[in-house]
Amino acid sequence: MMQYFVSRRAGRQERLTVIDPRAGPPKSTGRILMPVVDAAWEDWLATNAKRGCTVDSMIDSMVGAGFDSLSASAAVRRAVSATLGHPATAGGATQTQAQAQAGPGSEARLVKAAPTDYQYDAPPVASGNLIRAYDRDVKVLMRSERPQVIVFGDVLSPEECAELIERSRHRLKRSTTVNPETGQEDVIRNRTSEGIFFQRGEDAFIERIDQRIASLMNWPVENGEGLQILHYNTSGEYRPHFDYFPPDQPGSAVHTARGGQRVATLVVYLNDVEAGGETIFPEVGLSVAGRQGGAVYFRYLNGLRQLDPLTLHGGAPVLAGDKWIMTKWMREGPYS
Ligand code: PD2
Ligand code: ZN
Repeated sequence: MMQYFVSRRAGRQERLTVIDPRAGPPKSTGRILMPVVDAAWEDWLATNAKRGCTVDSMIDSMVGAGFDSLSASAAVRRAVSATLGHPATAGGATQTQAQAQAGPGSEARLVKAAPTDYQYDAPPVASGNLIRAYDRDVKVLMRSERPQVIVFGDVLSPEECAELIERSRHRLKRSTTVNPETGQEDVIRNRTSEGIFFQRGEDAFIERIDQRIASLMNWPVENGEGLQILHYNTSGEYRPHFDYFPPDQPGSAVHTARGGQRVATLVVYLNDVEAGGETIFPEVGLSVAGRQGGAVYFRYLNGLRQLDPLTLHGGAPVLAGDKWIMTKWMREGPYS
């Protein structure tokens, strides 16, 4: 039977023995390797502080990547004061309303400011526990309203997962990330995976999967980007990011020129990961440990064309074994 582990973390994970997830398993020196706040992490911290991410969510992400909570907390606080010019507060990166009202030196309880005025309209995905998606019955295992996240079981059969892996294994290339300034695809350490794209409907097998996914997401098949297969080795990760193209970044226009903004994502799990590799939503403390053939859906563009910042998400470091996923991104309009 397919199983999912879905958790909302109430507090920060404490990991006292840490192993650098980007450096591979430690050699038998008996020493504990600690991750280093290097230039890539400094960039990541500055970008997310500017974006208004909460202090807790940034600390969570760093702890998830193997930092101890004290170093993570210190690095986040340093980055917030350097980037925003004022000290970080417990709940958020900006001064809270309670603090502002209470004035300096008072003992007011810190409250988290409302992170978004995003309007949650009804997602297109069908209601119910079982959805007939083109040629297959797909199970609904979990739904979250804010952000809109749905966990599915049995989207693909084990044979389909195996076939997708075998077709991809010898064609993988190091994954890239969109450069926010230029729109070019850069290889950077935020994303330590390798992948390939299948053209939409490139043969009968891919066409059937494209049709099934479009039916499940209830969005036109023509609006879908080609299926992407991603492979992570042990220690591979994809640090928290948005799948939409931030409208305020000059590099986004190149991407939205074709098909418009991205609307929603479906990540399908092609294998069972031995340890780690969960899909995480650090703003809301949600973690999805996928099982073979299952998937997580999330939607970030509503009918008012607002973008939901609570869909910040990442692929947690793979702690043992490897991880294969398939991603489908849907656009506002036809994508060709
Ligand atoms: O590997 C994942 O779980 C993951 C997480 C977040 C993949 C993506 N995003 C992606 O391909 O955009
Ligand atoms: Zn993503």
